[in-house]
Amino acid sequence: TPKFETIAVETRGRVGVITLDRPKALNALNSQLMIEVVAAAVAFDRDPAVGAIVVTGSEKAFAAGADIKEMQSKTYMEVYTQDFFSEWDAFAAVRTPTIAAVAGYALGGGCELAMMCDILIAADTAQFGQPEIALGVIPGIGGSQRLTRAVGKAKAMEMCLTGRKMGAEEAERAGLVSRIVPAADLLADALETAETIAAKSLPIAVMAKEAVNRAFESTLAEGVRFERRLFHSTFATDDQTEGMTAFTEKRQPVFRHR
Ligand code: CO8
Repeated sequence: TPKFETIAVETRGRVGVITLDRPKALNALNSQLMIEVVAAAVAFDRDPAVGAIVVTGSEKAFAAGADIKEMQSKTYMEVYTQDFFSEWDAFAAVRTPTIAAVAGYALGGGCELAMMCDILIAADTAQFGQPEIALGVIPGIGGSQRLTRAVGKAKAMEMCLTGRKMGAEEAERAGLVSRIVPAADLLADALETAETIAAKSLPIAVMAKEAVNRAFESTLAEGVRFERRLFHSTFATDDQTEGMTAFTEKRQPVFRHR
């Protein structure tokens, strides 16, 4: 097992948990943290014993953005030739369902990391924002795109242009987060949601995720056709047989993830 320095990684039953752990920098996303989060997420994704992944931070901060001190002296040629931040694409490409459990600041890259997850659960203390404009840059890990799809143009535009933060209540009303929970219950709640997902058939959950994500990338007609083909392919799995058999036998299904 690789040794991580900026994150803590553990497995609880069928749930993989990644905890961002750079407390002195409010979990700012420097290169090392990015490499570690991506490595941990990809390793969980490859592990058939993991059926859901929770990403969380601390009480004070999920993550306060990309690491400004690390970026400060970079040149255009460096960020362009390194395709700076593109490593995060591997996180967004994870097929296992992911849940962001967000307390405190989720700013800039922190908000973008949370939005790369499939489900976003917020503590009542959560604060979301894209404050890059105050630094003379713009969001660089998908914020202008994912925030706009999540909350619509008016709020996304205002947040990206003014840097205004959005509290948990507003984020829920706007559709950015699925639920708000008291800060003290955040991790337990996220774990419970993750366990619920991980108890289902993993290949079917992956198909459900793929189908929902397709809604962002296609026309309605194409998306519906894609969904129907995936639905058909669920009938190739043992878990479809088991799920429907269990229902008719009035018992709980025992999914074998195949
Ligand atoms: N990067 C580096 N260090 C940070 C960051 C950060 N994003 N955020 C906080 N820290 C550090 C602080 O510098 C401080 O360190 P030190 O004690 O050594 O001075 C420590 O964390 C604690 O922070 P504060 O003392 O500021 O704590 P407060 O409670 O007073 O304030 C805030 C908390 C409001 C969150 C404040 O820290 C803040 O505004 N942080 C910056 C938020 C921000 O602007 N984030 C966006 C960053 S840019 C980004 O994410 C995407 C850039 C895309 C560029 C694309 C290029 C290709």
